[in-house]
Amino acid sequence: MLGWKTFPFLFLLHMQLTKAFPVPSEYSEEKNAKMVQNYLEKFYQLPTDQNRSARKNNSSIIVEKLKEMQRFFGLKVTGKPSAETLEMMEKPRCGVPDSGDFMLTPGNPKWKHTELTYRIINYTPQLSQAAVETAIEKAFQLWSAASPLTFTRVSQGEADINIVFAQRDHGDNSPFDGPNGILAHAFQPGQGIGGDAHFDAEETWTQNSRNYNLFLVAAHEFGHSLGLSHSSDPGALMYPTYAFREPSTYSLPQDDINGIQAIYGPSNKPIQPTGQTTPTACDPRLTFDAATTLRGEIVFFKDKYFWRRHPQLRQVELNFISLFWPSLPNGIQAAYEDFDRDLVFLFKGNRYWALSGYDILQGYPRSIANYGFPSTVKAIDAAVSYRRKTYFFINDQFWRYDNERRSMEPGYPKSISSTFPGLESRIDAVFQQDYFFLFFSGPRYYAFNLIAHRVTRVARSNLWLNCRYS
Ligand code: 0D3
Ligand code: CA
Ligand code: ZN
Ligand code: ZN
Repeated sequence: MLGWKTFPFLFLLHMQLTKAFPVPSEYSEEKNAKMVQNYLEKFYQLPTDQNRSARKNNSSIIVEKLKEMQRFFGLKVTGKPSAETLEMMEKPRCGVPDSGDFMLTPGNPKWKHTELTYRIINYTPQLSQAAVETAIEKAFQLWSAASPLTFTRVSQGEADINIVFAQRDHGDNSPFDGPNGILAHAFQPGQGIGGDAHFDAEETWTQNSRNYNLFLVAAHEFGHSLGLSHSSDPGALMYPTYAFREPSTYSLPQDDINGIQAIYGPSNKPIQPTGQTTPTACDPRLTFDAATTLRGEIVFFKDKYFWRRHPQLRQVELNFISLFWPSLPNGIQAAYEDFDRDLVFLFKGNRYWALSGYDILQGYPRSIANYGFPSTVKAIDAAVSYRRKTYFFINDQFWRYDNERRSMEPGYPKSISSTFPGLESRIDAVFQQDYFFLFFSGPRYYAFNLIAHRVTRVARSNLWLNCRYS
C-alpha cells in the first residue's frame, strides 16, 4: 500500500492527469457518489446495488464502509466522503483494473533475482528471538512454496528485505499509530528501503490466536515486499484487514498464489500447493456443509467460512469460522438449534460443540455417542430440531432423538425418502423455519411442508444468499 510513495513518478503522473482533465465546475455530487460507491464495492465488499435492499439501512452500510476505509487509511473517521477521502480513493490503486481479486502494485515492481535475502534487524521483547525467527521463516515459506523465489536469512550486511520493529515516527514518513490500527507496512520491491517490512512495536505480537499473530502479519507484509497490493477477496492473505487463521495448518490461499505467480511465474518446486478458494455466493454449483438458525439468523457453513443471513434485512455476510470461534475446526458438517435450551449444536465427525449465541460452551467437544449413536456412525450429514425432537440425517437414513428424554427414539434409523417424499439424494444441510424443513442437497434446496407433508418448492440453494441470477 505504501509502495507507491517510493515511485514519485507515479504521483507526478497522477498530478498531470488531474491537470489534463480539469475538474469541471459541475463536478457533481452524483459523480462523487457513484465513485464512492464503486470504490466501496470494489475494495470494501459493499454489496452491489442489486444486492442491497432498498431500505434506509442502505445508506448506513455506506457510512459504515466509509468509516472502515477511513480508519484503514488513517483519515478522519467521519463516515462522510470528505475531500481527503475522495482524494485517497483516486490514488493509484483504483486506476488498476481489478480482476475482483489479487492486485499487483501499481507500476508492477518486482525483484529481478529470485534468490532473495532477509535480515531481522531487531526483535520484539514480547516473543523469544527463536519465536520471531520461526514466524518470519514460516511466513516466507508460504510464498516460496508457490513461486520460484527462495529466501535466505543473513545476520549482517545488506539484505533485500530488512525486518524492523519500530514505533510511531521511524523515519519513513509513515509513522505507526500505537496499539491496533495499522499493524505493519512494507515497501514494494526496489533498492534501499524497497522490500523492507516494518512492524508496529507497540502491538502485542503472539504465536497464537490472540491479536496479533506475527506469522500471519509477516506473511501479509511479505506479499507487499514481493510486489502484491491488497486483494478484494476476503479469503486472501492480501485482504486489507487482519483475521486470525490457524497458523499450524495455514497454506497460501489460491488468490494469493494467482497473485505471486502473475509476477514471478509458477513454482519449480516438486510439491505444488493448491490453494483454498473463497466460495462465491453466486456460483451455481455452490453447496453447503451445514445450516442452522441461530437466534433468528440463518447460518450456512462452507469449508472454513460461514454466511450469516439476517432475517428481515435479508443481508448476507461472509465470515471465517475461526474469526468467531477460534477453537472450532473448519468443515462443520451438521448443525441444529435447540430452541428450548437456546443452544446451537455443531457437528464434525464424531464430535460436537454447543453454542450459546456466539459463545462455545465449556466441556465441548463431546462424542456423538452421547446421543446414542452406535460407533458405526462416523459423521452426520445434517440435523434439525422441531417440536422437541432432533432429526439426524446420515446417508439415505435419518434418526430421531427425543430432546426431553435425552435418548434416541426406538425404530430408527428410517429411510429418508419414505418419511420425506420428494427427497431422493443425500442431505447436505437442513434447518427449520415456520412450518418448513429447508433441505439442501447439492446445488438445490427443497422446502418440505411439515403440515402438508410434501415438498412444495425446489429451487437453487444460493437464492438464500440473495443470488438472483447465477
Ligand atoms: C494492516 O495493518 C495491514 C496489515 C495486515 C493486513 C491483513 C492481514 C495481516 C496484516 C497493513 S499492510 N491492516 C489493518 C488491520 O488489520 C487495517 N488492523 C487490525 C484490525 O483488526 N483491524
Ligand atoms: Ca498500530
Ligand atoms: Zn515504516
Ligand atoms: Zn497490507
